[in-house]
Parts: sequence; structure tokens; C-alpha cells
Amino acid sequence: MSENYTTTQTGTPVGSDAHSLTAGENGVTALHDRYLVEKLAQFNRERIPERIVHAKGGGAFGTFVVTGNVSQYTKAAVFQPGTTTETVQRFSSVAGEQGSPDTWRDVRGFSVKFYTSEGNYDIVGNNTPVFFIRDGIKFPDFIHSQKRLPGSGLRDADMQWDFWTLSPESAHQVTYLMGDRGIPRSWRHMPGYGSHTYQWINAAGERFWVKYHFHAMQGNEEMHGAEAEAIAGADADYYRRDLYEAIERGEFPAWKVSVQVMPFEDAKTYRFNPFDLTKVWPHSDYPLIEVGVHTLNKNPENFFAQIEQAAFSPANTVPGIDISPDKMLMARVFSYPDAQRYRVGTNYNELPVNAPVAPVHNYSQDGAGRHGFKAASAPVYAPNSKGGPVADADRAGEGSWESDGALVRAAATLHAEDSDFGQAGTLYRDVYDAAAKERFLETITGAVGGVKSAEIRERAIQYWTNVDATLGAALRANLENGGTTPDESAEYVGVAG
Ligand code: HDE
Repeated sequence: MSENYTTTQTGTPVGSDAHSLTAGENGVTALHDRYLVEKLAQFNRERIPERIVHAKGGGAFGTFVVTGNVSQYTKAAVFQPGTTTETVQRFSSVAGEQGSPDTWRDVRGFSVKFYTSEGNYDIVGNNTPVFFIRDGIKFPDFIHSQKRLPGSGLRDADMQWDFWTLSPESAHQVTYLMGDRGIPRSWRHMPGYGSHTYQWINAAGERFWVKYHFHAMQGNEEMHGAEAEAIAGADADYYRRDLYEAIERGEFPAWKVSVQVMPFEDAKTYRFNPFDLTKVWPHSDYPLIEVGVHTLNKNPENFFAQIEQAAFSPANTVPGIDISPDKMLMARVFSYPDAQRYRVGTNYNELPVNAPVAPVHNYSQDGAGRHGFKAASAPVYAPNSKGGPVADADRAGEGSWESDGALVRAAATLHAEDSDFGQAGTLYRDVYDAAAKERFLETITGAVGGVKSAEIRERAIQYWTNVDATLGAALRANLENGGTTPDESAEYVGVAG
């Protein structure tokens, strides 16, 4: 008798891997074949809901080492000089479903979970420093417009451009998306950004505003139309494979992590709203300050358990780090744990990939799938006189900001240089070189060329004219010359969330 025998989920040896229990060789199947029933029932439950955005992705484990000294800005243990912290990272594309090709044009997700000594800290960002909208209340509409038509189940350029052109704050991010950054060569060859403005608090309680940057030490590389299209057909998992194989070869991808730091008081008078996620802070105003190096050095042993069930959230902050009055960020702080309770289950933070190395002390209990529990003598309520955990504000090191006024539904007060199109124009004119500008025009010609409604097309031409008048005129000429580009890969199929 072999010691490696098949069992049921409850450890009972089973009679056959290949034959159901039947009444005679050709007879009906017995319902009391519990192994058959269990096997089919387990199988039916193998999938959990895919992420509503960022469904397709991959990831690995890593190590973050602090190389700079930012202790004057934050007391967070993870960023103190010489500290090393274990991490898990997930990369993703946004609009495509689980099986979608990695090389479709899209924004890419860039999520890092730091298992710090003070609890988990997650930076859940993208490979672009800005976003399409600036208020979370628009997010479901935005994503609906970029996903599929309810009737045909097809992507639709009219919906996409209708939403974008009626939401001009999207222009900066769409300029990134339609540019070379819309198709990276691999996850290893792209940057990452926290995108939002976050808050840091130092040991003296002083507050600062920060933005995170991750620069690929392998360099940034992109892929252009025809190649990306061919790969999308030949190897839908191109990025996932590239990352896995590089790590197996011992070629560990690494990112240099730095921050821009804005003094707390500057926010009120800065030339544009520093909490507006559609804007970058020019490095000439706030230069990069070195923090450390993040290296991915270990592949998952089980993709489902360790990557699919990984739950990243901007709500996971640690002492010395907090959020800012960015309306998008505040909406995200609610949305991610909510998505994860639904997608993974109430006790998702008990799973090994999500569990902190820091101890967990609180009064939550029970719920589906709970397996950790405290001693029977531990109190289950607070306040108590039994020596249970007590909140410690000093240790929590929470941030804050001043806020006053009636409850309103309104855009933030305008700063001198707030504008939807200004930074988009600068990106196109001053950052893209001549060849990149040419590719950009080709891409938007293809994308706007897919719009059927004359009204939405006209609005799209106006949108790009607002970004840059010469660009708008060139787009109009291309479209009027029947000029949808012969390069169909330029057609836009993905989007960010
Ligand atoms: Fe997300 N986003 N998002 N997002 N997002 C999710 O979380 C959401 C936004 C980003 O690898 C979801 O667990 C709202 C900006 C990444 O697992 C969901 C808003 C940025 C990932 C969600 C945004 C992102 C997600 C889907 C507007 C970059 C993948 C399931 C307020 C700075 C994380 C889930 C991973 C995933 C909501 C906007 C990045 C639904 C409501 C801005 C990298 O909760």
C-alpha cells in the first residue's frame, strides 16, 4: 500500500481516481459517492470573483531596503535608515478580464505591500503619476465607459470618448495612455507611482505632503503598435511570463524608490491644487529625495493563494504615514477593503499573503473562514478591566489636516494654475520627442477614428485641440483624409482603475 494515497477533504482514503460509483458498469451513478460529489463541488467553487478592475496581473515577493535618510519627514519604521522589509508586489492591467492579453494598451497597476514591524503598509499605484478623474464618485461611470457595452458585450470607442471628452480632467492621463507609456516592454521596464499625495508625520509630529516614485533600475522600455499586437495574439501572458522567468533566472528586477516632499503649509498657496490627482508636481519645485531600493527576488509558489488572493489597499497605512484630502484617495480607502471582503471573504486579512508580521490586537471576531482566535479568557469588548488591548494615539502617529465649512458637493477652490489641459499639453510638447509625437498622433487617430458618432468625434478633436492646437489640427486632418491609421493596434482597448 502506497503512503501517497488520495483522500477526501477530511482525510479519508478514496477508492478510485478514475471511476465513479455506479450500479453495474453501465448503471446510474450513486449519489452517495461522496468523493465524486465533493470533487465536483470543490471544482465548481475554484474561482473567486475577478477584480472589477485590474483583473489580469501577476506578481512576486521582494525586499525593500532603505538607502536614504528621510527620518526628518516620517517616523514610519519601514523608512528609517538601514531598515529591510519583506514585500509582495502585484502588477496588473486595468480594463481587461483575467485572460486578456498583457500587451493591450492600458495603464498598469503597481501595488506593493510592505510587511512592516508596525503593520502592513500598501502603496497601490500605477505606472503613470496621474489619473483620469479627481472625484471617486465618478469612478464606476468611468469604468463602465471603458469596459463593455451591456448589449453586445463589446468595447466601444464612442462610450470611451464620450466620457473622456465630457470629463476634461482626464486629458493628462489620456495623454500618458495614448503615448508610449501605454504599452510597456514588460512590468520590469516600467516605473511606478503612488500617484496621490500622501501625508508623512515625523517623530516631532510635524506633517509633510509626499508623492512616491519608483524608477526601474532596468530602465524604462516600451513596445510599439505592431509588435504589441503580434504578442497579444501569440502570448497573452507575456508580462507574467517575463517576470516569472526573469526571477527564476536570478535576474531580480529592482526599483529605486524616492519621494517628493512638500512642506505642509505650501499646500494652501501652491500654484495648483496639490491634492488633485490629475496633476504632477514639477521636480523643479519639489526634487526627488532618495528613500530606498525595492527588489523582487522570489516567485509565488502558488499563484492563486499568493497573488490572486492578495489584497492591496490604500487604507493600509502605518504610524507616520497617512492619507491627504484627495477626494479620490478618500473614496479608495473605503472601496478596497469593501472589494476584498466581497472578493476574498470577510477574514481575508488572515490569509498568509495578507497577514501582517506585526501582531494583531483588536475586538473583531468570528465571520466566515475565521481560524485565528484568542485565549478563551481574553476580553471580547472594550473598554474592559481585563487587560485587553487599548488604543494608543502616540503609537498610531496619525496625520491630520484642517478642514472647515458646511457640507457641500463642489470642486475644490481653484488655485492660480488649476487647469485640465495645461500639464497634458506640457507632456505632449516638452516630454515627447518628435518620434514619440508621431506615434502619439497615429495612436489617437486610430482611437478617435473608431468613434462612430460625429458629435463625439468633434468633441474629441476639440479635446486634443485644447491639449495642443497643432495636435488638434493634425488629428482633424488625419481623420478628414479618411485617415484612420493602418496600424490597428493603435486602437485603444484598455483603461485604468
Ligand atoms: Fe483602484 N481599485 N480604484 N485605482 N486599483 C481596485 O480593488 C478604485 C485608482 C489600483 O493588485 C479594486 O481589490 C476606486 C487609482 C490598482 O490587487 C477596487 C477608485 C489607482 C489595483 C478599486 C480607484 C488605482 C486597483 C478592484 C477611484 C492608482 C489592483 C478590486 C476612487 C493610483 C490592486 C480590488 C491589486 C484595484 C477601486 C482609482 C490603482 C474596486 C473606487 C487612482 C493597482 O476596489
